[in-house]
Amino acid sequence: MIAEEKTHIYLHSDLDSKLKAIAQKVHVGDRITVDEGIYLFENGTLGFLGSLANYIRTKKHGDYTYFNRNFHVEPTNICVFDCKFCSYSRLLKHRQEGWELNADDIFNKVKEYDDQPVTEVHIVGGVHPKMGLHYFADLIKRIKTHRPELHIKAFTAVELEYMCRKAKVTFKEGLSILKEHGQDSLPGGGAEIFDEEIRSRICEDKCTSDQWIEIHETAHKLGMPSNATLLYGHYENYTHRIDHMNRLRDLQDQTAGFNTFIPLKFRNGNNQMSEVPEVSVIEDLKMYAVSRIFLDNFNHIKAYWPMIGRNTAQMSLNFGVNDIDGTIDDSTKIYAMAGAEEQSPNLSTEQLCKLIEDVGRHPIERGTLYDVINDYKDHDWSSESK
Ligand code: V47
Ligand code: SF4
Repeated sequence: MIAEEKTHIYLHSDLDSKLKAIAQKVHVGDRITVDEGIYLFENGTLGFLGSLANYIRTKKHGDYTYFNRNFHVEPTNICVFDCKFCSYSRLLKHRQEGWELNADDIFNKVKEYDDQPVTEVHIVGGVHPKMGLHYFADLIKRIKTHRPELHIKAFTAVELEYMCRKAKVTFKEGLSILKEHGQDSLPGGGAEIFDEEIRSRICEDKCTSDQWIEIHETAHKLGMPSNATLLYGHYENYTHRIDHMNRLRDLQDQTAGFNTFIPLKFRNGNNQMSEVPEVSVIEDLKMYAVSRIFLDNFNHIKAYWPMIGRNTAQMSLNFGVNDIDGTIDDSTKIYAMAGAEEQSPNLSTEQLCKLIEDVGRHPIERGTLYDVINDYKDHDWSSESK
């Protein structure tokens, strides 16, 4: 239970009337408008945004900060698409530079965790022309049969749109097949930025914004929850970011199927947009704070530490973030290949908890759907094998 008296909004006396009105709305739990969202980005100081975002975070979650024990499997980095920001994929014609795991390889990667207390596998990769819907459905079934309690979060809307198109099935049919075979939820990738003009500059050939929304809507209606992302810090402006979050907020009003929102900072290493400078940490914290304020119907805001780095992830916990993803076990390459600080992302449960406690928050191990698995406040680590 969250103690109401612990939550405060600290306001400067020289705030303009629009910012005061926004603060008042946040205080009473009213939704802010699109124009107010843009105004916040343009005129809110970092301290003001942090104060509002932290107020909401504290009301919703107190000091609780969630993480999970997870690992990723990336079946391939061969991809039929050519997103300009992607440092990870290789076109089929350059397949010698890439990797293509076969079904046994993928299954064996899951089996490597048989004796570990992980609760989630996150399966995403490039869009390989030969790995289709039925191939992946069989694989999901094999994993589910082997380890039924392991939550399978798999395939971005980009992969799903291609799989369904190739298999000549509707999104509803394709998602139903995957669900029947054991897929539990969808990750949030592939959303990038919904504004059609900016989207066409950074990823013109993959699924459209409307298709991304339709796939998540269909999944939610079938009882498969999902996450949502936004790729920021490239050619987009604040209006585009708010438009993106507004489309998500509208869908969430209809389905309540999103678990968490994850802002993803564009990293410029080794890709076709390397000339675009990366934004500052200040901008990262503003992005987290405004998303916490704008997305009133999302329960959770996640800072994905392998991408943002552990120090910014720690700071983000004062700017609306209440989840820092999981232990990862060095099983994803997407961000390391784009030049992120975390070149071998891997944190033990103890390290993750200490990271959270070092900034005065309360570490909670969660399942994918935010069920509490372990409360690690003041945990005695000396009695654990690491
Ligand atoms: O859609 C690719 C992003 C996403 C770069 O749902 C880049 O729990 C920055 O969505 N710079 C895939 N970002 C990863 C993803 C994700 C990650 C962690 C957790 C969850 C979840 C989802 O990675 C892509 C794209 O937006 N991305 N390249 C880059 N150079
Ligand atoms: Fe392919 Fe995804 Fe990379 Fe785009 S972001 S090129 S869809 S792997």
